[in-house]
Amino acid sequence: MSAPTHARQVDHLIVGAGFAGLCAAIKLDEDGERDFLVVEKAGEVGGTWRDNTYPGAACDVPSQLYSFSFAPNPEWSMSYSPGPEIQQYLRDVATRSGTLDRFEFDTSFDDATWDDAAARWTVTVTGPAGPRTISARTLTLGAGGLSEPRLPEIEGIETFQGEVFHSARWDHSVDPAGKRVAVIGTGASAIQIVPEMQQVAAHLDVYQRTAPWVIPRNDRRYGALERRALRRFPALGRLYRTGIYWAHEGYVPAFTLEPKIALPAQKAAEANIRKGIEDPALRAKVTPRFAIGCKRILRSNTYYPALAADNTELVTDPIAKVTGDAIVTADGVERAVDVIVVATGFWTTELPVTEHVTGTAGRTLADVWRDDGMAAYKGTTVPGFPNLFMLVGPNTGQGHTSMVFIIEAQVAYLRDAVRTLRERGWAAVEPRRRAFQRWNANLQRRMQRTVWTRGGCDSWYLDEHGRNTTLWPKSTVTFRRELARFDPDAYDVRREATS
Ligand code: N01
Repeated sequence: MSAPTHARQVDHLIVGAGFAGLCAAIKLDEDGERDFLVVEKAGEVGGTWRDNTYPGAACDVPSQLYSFSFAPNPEWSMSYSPGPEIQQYLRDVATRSGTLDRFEFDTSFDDATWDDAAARWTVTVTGPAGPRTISARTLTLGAGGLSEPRLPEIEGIETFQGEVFHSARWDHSVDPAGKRVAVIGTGASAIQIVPEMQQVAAHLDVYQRTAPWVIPRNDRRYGALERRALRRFPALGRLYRTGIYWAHEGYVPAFTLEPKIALPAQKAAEANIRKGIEDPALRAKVTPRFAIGCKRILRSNTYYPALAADNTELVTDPIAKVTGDAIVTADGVERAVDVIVVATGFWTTELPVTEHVTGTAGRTLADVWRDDGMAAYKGTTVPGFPNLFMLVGPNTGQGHTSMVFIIEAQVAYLRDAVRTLRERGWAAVEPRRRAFQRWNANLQRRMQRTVWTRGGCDSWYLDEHGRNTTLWPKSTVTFRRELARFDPDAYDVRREATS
């Protein structure tokens, strides 16, 4: 059988141009691994920060920490960055890196199949000129853990005659000013959207299924003097970053195991409710009924005052259906609405991209994970999928600190794996099942003791069997140490291709 012809061969194919894909491209380039291609379905870099343009979009991780360690930014305007500033930061980093000539925008990743004889991935992508295949030695998925909007299955929502859109696909052609707006959901996205909508809407209904814990945001603007100092003395930025890092890291991993350590945060959240809301009935409705930390702890100074405003109603009866012009709750009450904002989160365990990656046994990642649960070795590699590296893979998520830190640790591992392949002349590496099982058994043992499992909530952290397959349960220092060097002993090695 003759080998398939490919429109192009590259050493490394990277999917996605958000924080993860961009970091991988920049660091591989730095190592002299120049033969790579980044495919991005959208028209520019940015990932989450390109897609989430909803009013009020901002990061709830401090700016100094939520940026690359190798690209500090003394220009942040706030201690918690507004979304558009992060997007601009990513554009600037990409431009400065000199790697954009190897990015293909408006190009979707369609599928990838491992070609065992060639020991390479055959990848199909569709760009402006149509579909084509690319053969790549390594495949890095940086498509994002929270990038596919999850729409709620609500009876009749497709018959709604007004405007309806997901928080991550904000329709800027719709002007909510003076309209009746409904926000479904009360997660991290919704609590940023609600205060903005309350300011402009004639009336706002917020549909809450589960009340979240919300602590004060403690945001502040960086003064001109401070920015000048940060520009002039880069060490000051590093000092901020290190200080903020340890302030987060110092106690949060412990608090997932020991509820008493979380009490000060709970007290701060309760005080936040009292400060923002006077009405005892409304206070009772927004008071969570699960242990703090079980779901992501949210930060806002404006959410509770927005709920308490005269033009807002917090609806806690479950949604029964949507009609042409209203949302009807289980108690039979019908609330007329013009614009519905669906802030119901993302696919986190049945990631669509996994349906399209086929490994050595002819099975897709989705098939494997459907049977065994979503899991990877070191959150990055999977048995049966040689030379596949997943950034923001299973059990790498963070509830309390910066994902950029995790991404940089995973990219360090990818770089060392690529270096090892090149130096030793190996064609492919694939994690051994035993190493993979040991890694995951250890993680899941620890998960049993955490607030995410025992805290009395049902969150997107857990899969349908109640297993936490999304978060990293130890300190991020440990994560970085585990991934500092590629560990060939945990891998089966293919020394050369057979074709
Ligand atoms: O989504 P979510 P998100 N009917 O899944 C409710 C990151 N992020 O987009 O709690 C009615 O957290 C659901 O209710 P319940 C961050 O990691 C970061 O807000 O399941 N309601 C919940 O209230 C975050 O965790 C920033 O009962 C329905 C909400 O919708 C992640 O993104 C900012 C429903 C979904 O909350 C996701 O946040 C924003 C239904 N059928 C986001 N289905 C930063 O600042 C779901 N809900 C870094």
